[in-house]
Amino acid sequence: MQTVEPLLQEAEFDQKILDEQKIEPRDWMPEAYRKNLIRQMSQHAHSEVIGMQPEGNWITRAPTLRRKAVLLAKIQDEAGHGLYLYSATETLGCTRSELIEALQTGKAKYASIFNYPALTWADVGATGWLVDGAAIVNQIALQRTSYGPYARAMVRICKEESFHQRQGYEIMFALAKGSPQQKQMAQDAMNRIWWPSLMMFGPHDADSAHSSQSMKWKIKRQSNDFLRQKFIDQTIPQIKVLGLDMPDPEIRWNKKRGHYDHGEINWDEFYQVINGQGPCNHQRIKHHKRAHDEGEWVREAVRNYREKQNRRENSTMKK
Ligand code: BYC
Repeated sequence: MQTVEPLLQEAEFDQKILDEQKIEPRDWMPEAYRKNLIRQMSQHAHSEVIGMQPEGNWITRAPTLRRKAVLLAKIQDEAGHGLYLYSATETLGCTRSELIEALQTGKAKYASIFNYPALTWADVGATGWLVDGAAIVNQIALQRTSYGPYARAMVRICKEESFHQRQGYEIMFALAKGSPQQKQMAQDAMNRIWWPSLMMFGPHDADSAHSSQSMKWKIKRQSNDFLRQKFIDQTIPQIKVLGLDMPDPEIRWNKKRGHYDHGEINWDEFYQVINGQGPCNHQRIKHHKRAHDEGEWVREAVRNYREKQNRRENSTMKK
C-alpha cells in the first residue's frame, strides 16, 4: 500500500505543472519524468556535439577568411550548446561519463540529420539555414518546457541559433544569386538537406512513442507534426526569395487549411538512420570516440586539480 507522503508529492508536482511553474533539480519528480528528460535532453546535447562534425569538415575549405571566421564561431557555439545541455542533464542525477558512454555504445540517439555527409560548400549554407532553422522552431517551443534548467538553456541557445540560421541563409543567397554553377550547387544542397531537415521533428504524432506523456508533463509544448508544418510554412517563402525550385513537387498552398501541403517523408530511411544505418553513423561515432580518447589527459588534469583542491580545503578546515 502507498503511504500518504508520495501521493502528496505527486499531487504537488501535478499542480506545479498545471500552474506553469518550473520543476527544479531539488524538487520531487516522478521517476519516469526524470528518465524521460534525461533521454530527451541528452539526445539534444549529443546532437549539438555530433552536429559539429559535418560543418567542421569545411573549416579548412571555407572560401574566404570571413566565411571561415563565421563558421568557426558557429561551430564553437554548437559546442557550447552541448555543454549547457550536458550540465542541465547532470542536474537530474546522472554523470557526464554515463551520458557519453550511452552515446558511444548506441544506447542514446542524436539527431538523424548529422548522419548525412556535407558534400559541398553549399551544404554549409543549407545546414545553417534549414537545420538550424528547424532546430529553432523546435527550441522556441522548448523555452517553455517544464524543467527549469532545460528551459533556461534554450533561451541562450535560441538566440545563437538565429544567428546561425541567418549566416546559412546568407551563404545560400550569395550562391543562388551567383553563377549558374553556384546556383546549381545551392539547389542540389537544398534538395538533399530538405528531407532530413523535416525528419528532425520526429515521427508523425500518431507514431511518436513519447509525445503523449511528454505533452502531459509539458516537456514538449507542441507536437512533432505541428512544428514540422510551422517550419515548412515559414521556409517556403524563403525558397521563393532565393529563386530556387521547390525541393518537393507536391508543395502547394492549401487555402482551406491555411498551410502548405507537401509530400510524404521516406520513413523507412528515417528509421534506418536513427537505428544506426545512415550514410555516416559509423564514421560519426568513430570520430567522437577518437576525439574523446585524445581528450583524456584534460579530464585527468581536471580530476587531479580537484583532488588537490579538496585536500587543501580539508587541511585548512582541520586547522
Ligand atoms: N533523430 O517519440 P518520439 C542543432 C527518436 S542540434 C534521431 O517522437 P520525442 C545543430 C526519439 O529519440 C539540435 N532520433 O520522441 C547542431 C525516440 O527514440 P528513443 C537538435 C529521433 O523525444 C549542430 C524515437 O525516435 N534538436 O541544432 O518525443 C549543427 C521516437 O520519437 C529523431 C534536438 O535534439 C530524429 N530526428 O520527440 C547545426 C531537439 N526523431 O529515445 C545544428 C530536442 C525522433 O525512444 N529533441 N527520434 O530511443 C526533441 O525535441 C525531441 O526529442 C524530438 C523527438 C522532437 C526530436
